[in-house]
Amino acid sequence: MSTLQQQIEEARSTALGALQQVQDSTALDEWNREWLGKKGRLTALFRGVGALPTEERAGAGQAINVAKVALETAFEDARQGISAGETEQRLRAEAVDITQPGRPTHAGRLHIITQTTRDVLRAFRDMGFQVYEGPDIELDYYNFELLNIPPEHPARSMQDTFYIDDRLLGIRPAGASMDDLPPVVLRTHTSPNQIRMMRKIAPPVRLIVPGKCYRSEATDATHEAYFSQIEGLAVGKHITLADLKGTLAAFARALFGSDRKVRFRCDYFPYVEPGVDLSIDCMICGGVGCRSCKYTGWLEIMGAGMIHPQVLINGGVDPDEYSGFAFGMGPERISMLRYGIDDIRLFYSNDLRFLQQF
Ligand code: FA5
Repeated sequence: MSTLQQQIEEARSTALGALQQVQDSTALDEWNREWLGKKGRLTALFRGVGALPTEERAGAGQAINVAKVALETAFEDARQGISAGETEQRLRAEAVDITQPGRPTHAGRLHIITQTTRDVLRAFRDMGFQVYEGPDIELDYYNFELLNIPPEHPARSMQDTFYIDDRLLGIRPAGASMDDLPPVVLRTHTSPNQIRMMRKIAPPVRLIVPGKCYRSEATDATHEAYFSQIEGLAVGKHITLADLKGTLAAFARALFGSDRKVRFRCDYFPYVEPGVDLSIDCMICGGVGCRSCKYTGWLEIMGAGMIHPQVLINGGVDPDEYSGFAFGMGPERISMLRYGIDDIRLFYSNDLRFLQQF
């Protein structure tokens, strides 16, 4: 046997021995390159064939080929074995234990103020009111002037206002001074919708208008700078204060239960005459007096009144022919009453432990 043939035999058994140590596909590729690759050790042996005496060449070439086929076959077997093992390992790692309990999903929910607002809207819808909306960014003209609150009117100090620099809105012509355009505000109440709606829809109307309001005031247990209101408006022929009282008492009992005590007292708002406020007996303390009702036993839930004739005129409605009532309430205060919450600031502090209770 020539030295080359001995080398071939050795190479073959070394290679097969090494292949048995191979455990994964990376090592297998490495082995393949080392033995069967273009620069591999078996290929190197082929080169030695040329140096042999002619009569030995054919035999040596054949022997290398036999060895090559043997290594290729062994390689193929190893490849299949390793790949099956790796697939099995991967599948095992990916396996899902279907007997495990599912992960809980956190379903979203309506914010408590949204829930209360919808309950209020439903109560009025049941009495034939239609729902509309108006803008949060409002002209001073609608928020105050058309509601009988001219500049310098003392009633302006009833509500501390966030004014908007209307240069930010991009509506002021270049070079115009602050006096050239009416000021723009974040609405302090939903009452500008009285005017907007009267101008838009001819009477008879029964409308309910929810929305956010903004007041530049210090917050406390019953006051927020950002809160909600729901405005109501009924305009038609022969509407009287009795209609206002009947409608609002029916609403209060629909929302809070038929045994609710309701109190109307005179109040002043420049856009109604007469004006009233409506209170309900405090459910938190049972009327004894607590922080929420400021120790009065009553919690005021809305302002209301018969629409002032000048406001009807401003809305394009003839006061000789029509009359109407309007009211405005706060869903935060109503929610406090319904759920016995003693601090309004909880609604928007976004503590999930609080919000998830509703
Ligand atoms: C008004 O805003 C009148 N526009 C209501 C009205 C409408 C009167 C139509 C007559 C006719 P008042 O400022 O009282 O009134 O606010 C009405 C309700 O909004 C209050 O009862 C309260 O529930 C809510 N509210 C007012 N200010 C705040 C505040 N800072 N934080 C939370 N709720 C508030």
